[in-house]
Amino acid sequence: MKKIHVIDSHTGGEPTRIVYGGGPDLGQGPLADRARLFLQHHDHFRSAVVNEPRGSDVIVGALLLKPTDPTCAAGVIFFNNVGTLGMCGHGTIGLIVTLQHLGKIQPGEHRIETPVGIVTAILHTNGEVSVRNIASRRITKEVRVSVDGIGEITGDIAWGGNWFFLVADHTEELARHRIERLTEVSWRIRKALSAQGITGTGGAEIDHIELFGPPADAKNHSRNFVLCPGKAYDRSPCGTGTSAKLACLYADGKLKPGEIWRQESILGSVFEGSVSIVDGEVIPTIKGSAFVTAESTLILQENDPFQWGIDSPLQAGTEREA
Ligand code: PYC
Repeated sequence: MKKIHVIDSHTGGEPTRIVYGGGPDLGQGPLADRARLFLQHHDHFRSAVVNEPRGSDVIVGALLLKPTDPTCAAGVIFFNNVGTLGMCGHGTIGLIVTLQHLGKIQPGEHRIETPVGIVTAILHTNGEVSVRNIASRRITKEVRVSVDGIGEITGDIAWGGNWFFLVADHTEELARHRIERLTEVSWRIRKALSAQGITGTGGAEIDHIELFGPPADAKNHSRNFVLCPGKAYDRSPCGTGTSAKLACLYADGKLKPGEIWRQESILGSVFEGSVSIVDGEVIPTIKGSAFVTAESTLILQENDPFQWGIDSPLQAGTEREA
């Protein structure tokens, strides 16, 4: 029997499951190398932690690791129902609150090593967390894509720690009762990007689709709907997606360094974002709150046919829709 120790939290409604014990040995190499090893050799572990029957499509997992850089409080590899993530904003907020819950950190500034670079998080005394993300950028403005059953739409391609296609040019109302429809529209956009060879830098797949519309609360600047790589929607405003948005706003001259942008999620939860410019690069900061929801031990029994999750690569016949 295998035991995995986890702490669950949510950030603006989006869950994070931090694995702090019982994870695979990935060595002491750079986080990007360890993330590759994790994907190549331990994908069944990923599936066991986040997929059904212990999890669900919406859970983002985070493997807590020893950092290579001793100035960092922790290293982390984020993962979801279908693979690993470069960075995760809501997950980093959840991680910081979890580290405090475990008694490992106090309010103040903490550096966290991720596969795509080091991010800095401030745990404020009121429990809020500000995450200073890696440099974010828009690589292409107003890309036209022809979407099956929808027609031609235009969006921007931007990096915020993951690749995003940001679409304001649509006719969809961003309301919670329309989540099924928004999921369908976003999935079609993602398939169209892939079919038409529209990618991020170096041919990277654009696996996050972000729709924008007016906020429900006039205190906020915008509402979004974010579809994640495994077809689950982000309940939070998405930290990396908000970073991508901030990079676009800055590039368009619509946001000055230090100005606050309040990004509302499809549930109405909010991240406060701003940018600073360092050596000509856009560095976004995202502020939000997370709450611990459970401390548990996951149990994997050898005779359980679904011990590695119903979508495990070790479980025959569970291939997902491509
Ligand atoms: O907050 O960056 C984020 C994120 C990515 C995927 C889900 N949440």
